[in-house]
Amino acid sequence: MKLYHNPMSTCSQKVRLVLAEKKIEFESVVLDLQSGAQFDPGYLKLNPQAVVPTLIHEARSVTESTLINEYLEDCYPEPSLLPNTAIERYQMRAFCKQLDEVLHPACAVITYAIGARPGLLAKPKAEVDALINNIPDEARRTHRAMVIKEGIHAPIFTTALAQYLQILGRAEARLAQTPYLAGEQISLADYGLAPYLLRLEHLALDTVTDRYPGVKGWYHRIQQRASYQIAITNWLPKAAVAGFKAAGKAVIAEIRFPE
Ligand SMILES: N[C@@H](CCC(=O)N[C@@H](CS)C(=O)NCC(=O)O)C(=O)O
Repeated sequence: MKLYHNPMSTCSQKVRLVLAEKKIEFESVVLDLQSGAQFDPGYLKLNPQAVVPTLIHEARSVTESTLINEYLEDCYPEPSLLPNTAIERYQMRAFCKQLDEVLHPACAVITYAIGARPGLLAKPKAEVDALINNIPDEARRTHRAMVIKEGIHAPIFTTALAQYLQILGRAEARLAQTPYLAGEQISLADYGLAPYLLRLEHLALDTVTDRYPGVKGWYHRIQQRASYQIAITNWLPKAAVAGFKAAGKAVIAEIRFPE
């Protein structure tokens, strides 16, 4: 089992959480995303989308964090991270779909508009242009260019922030019904969402979570688990976290949060 990943990447974090819960050992290959390691031709053969994570298992490449976690669940069913009933499993997958389709792209916009931008602006323009132009997905490429140029003033930033909060609102509604996102038991949906709470903290935007007390309490419970220490805390690079937080504090007064 080999994992190509990055310590700060939300999608890598959610896979590392599941690996830790299932106590699966893996060989770690960390890719430096700010220097473009994801565009290396050898890596592109494993993951043509040029993103992390990628899991290599039995000489095959498994990509897409939600699908990787389902794959791990299939290969290592104990302890089970699937809910017990068909309807709850549907709810888990429906929630993960929103994470992939809405929250993750919104998170990328917000992260690059705030946290990654100062470091990128310090690089030579040609290097940054190459990092943008190499992105295979057109929407992601366009959004990346917009937020590196305009930061939190890019119109896409406002949309992304609203989408981020909308998903937290949906999580809050679910957690008013059940202790975890898809029922009584913790599941892949919970491991999928947790890294996005951490990202808000890293960008010094976490006061916004005061609006979602159920989500805050749920996140606190996830942070208490041994897997969180192993999969998240132990990996975090102090300098990168400090850089993100400083960047967040520098712009927070200018951010207009949706009502
Ligand atoms: N849908 C993919 C998204 C993966 C993704 O966007 N990964 C980010 C880090 S969280 C990445 O590799 N970004 C590099 C880039 O955008 O250049 C998944 O769930 O695995």
